[in-house]
Amino acid sequence: MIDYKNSIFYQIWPRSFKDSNNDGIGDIQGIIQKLDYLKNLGIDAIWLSPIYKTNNDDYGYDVVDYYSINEEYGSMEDFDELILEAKKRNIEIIMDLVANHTSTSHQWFLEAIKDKNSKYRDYYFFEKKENINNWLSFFGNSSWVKQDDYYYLASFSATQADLNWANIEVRNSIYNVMKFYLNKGICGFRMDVINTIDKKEGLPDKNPHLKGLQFPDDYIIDGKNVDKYLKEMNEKVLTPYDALGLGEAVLVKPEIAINYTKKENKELHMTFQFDLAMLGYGELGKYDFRKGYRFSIKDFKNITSLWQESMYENGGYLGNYLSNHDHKRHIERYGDIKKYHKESSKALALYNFTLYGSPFIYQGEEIGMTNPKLKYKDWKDPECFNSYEAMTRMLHVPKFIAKKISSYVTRDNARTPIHWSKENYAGFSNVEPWMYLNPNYKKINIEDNLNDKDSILNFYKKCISLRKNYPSLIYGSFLEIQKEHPHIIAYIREYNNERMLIMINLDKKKRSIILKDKYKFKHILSNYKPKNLVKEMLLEPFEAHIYLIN
Ligand code: TEU
Ligand code: CA
Repeated sequence: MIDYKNSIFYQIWPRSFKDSNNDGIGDIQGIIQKLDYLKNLGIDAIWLSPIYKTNNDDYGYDVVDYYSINEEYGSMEDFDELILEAKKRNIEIIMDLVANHTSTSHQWFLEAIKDKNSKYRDYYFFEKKENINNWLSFFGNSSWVKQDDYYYLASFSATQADLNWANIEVRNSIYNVMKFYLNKGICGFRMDVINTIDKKEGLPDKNPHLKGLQFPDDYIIDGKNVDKYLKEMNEKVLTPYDALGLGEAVLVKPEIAINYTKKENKELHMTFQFDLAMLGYGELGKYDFRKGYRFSIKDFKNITSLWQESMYENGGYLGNYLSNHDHKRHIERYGDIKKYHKESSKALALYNFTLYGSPFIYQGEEIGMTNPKLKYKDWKDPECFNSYEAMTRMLHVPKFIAKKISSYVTRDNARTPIHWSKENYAGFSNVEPWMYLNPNYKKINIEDNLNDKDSILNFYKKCISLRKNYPSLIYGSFLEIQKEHPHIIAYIREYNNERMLIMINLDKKKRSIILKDKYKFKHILSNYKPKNLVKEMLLEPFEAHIYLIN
């Protein structure tokens, strides 16, 4: 088992990582070419977004065949080579397990619709029109899609049909997929929307007294059998294979995340939380613009305190991330790219690397990649198209406004090709990439970052070695100082007599903080010049420090 608490994880969204054969699409050989880069960065494990055969309706999250590799990315031999080459460099591979749903082109689904008496019919949820409920999908349409004279349940896009986990054959088939890849030598799985696998019995209407489609939150999230299924999966697969289980527990609350990850419960090892990523979104998610995408530093701090304290105190465990492939890049949400691109990228890195929980880096954040200015014609993400439709059709938002909002929040923002260099097509490919390339690659790219001692990338490297050198950052308690401070976050991590104080100004203005206690200190790392730890600390915009104290 990977020493996951002591590991740094790097998420690759393969389609946009590196193209090796010049068809404009990232691929497995491209990843292999960049393993030395990743090794040099200091990461221990790669979470690979799905590489299975797919129709690209949701770029891999619509799996057509769990046992073959998307041809655009390469072959099973390429994947075996990736595992081997990664192992040579002591890098582990975590695959994405998409098991809440399959593509409607998956053999099981095709069998299910071909013959109503086939055993595969019960792998999914089919209902007659009069029996379907009022559930709204995560992607903004009805969760029920017509198929011949029946409807099937699809909680994400229309071509992702939900699997019926109550059927033991479904569960065993998924466990077999897991074993197949574990036998190849991967170290575990990031499990896509794993807390939505249990739907409320009888599939009742949500809020039946209300008109229109309703988001079925507690009817599909953290259902009562999720624990049962996870324990079974743990017993049958994770424990015997000594494999890591990382749950994408969508919209999870701390108590429940603790329950999933507590050692004695034998379910998962860690989960992600969604609260930080959802900051500023309305109740219905990122396309719900009613809050105007506004939030305060205090909101950011409150979420941090809540999750840090509850996880540490109750034996839960998180993977901490600022960005992933489902949200626009964080630097423009929590930082400031106009005046403090470098400073804020580094400040946020120091934050993510000094929390309780394992740090995740999303490809490109280590150079502070920004969100492009996308036009309607640049969109690729199905969630974006669906939500745009819903906004204009159901909410009657004028088209030009809906386009603006969608371009602002679309997941495409985080999915543009990685900037390897200043060369043509950013060194991602020799031909025009499959999706919009941010023209700022001439200024923001990995090659330049590697050559600049003071770059964001080199700061990430320093943060990574921090975690390797100071066990308190991994195992230590989390004690916040001046919780009420509106702009500066400050906390102490403590373990076995080692104490570290982290202090970060999250604002684009100068701010000060008064420390009640006096400390002896050694300055360890900063994104500005080292500064003595004194009673009144005056911090520049996004100035961040870490000290060893006693
Ligand atoms: O994401 C689940 C998820 O919570 C997001 O779809 C989220 O609800 C949405 O972006 C809110 O706006 C996982 C994958 O990470 C995502 O890429 C997939 O599209 C989704 O599951 C379906 O498999
Ligand atoms: Ca390619």
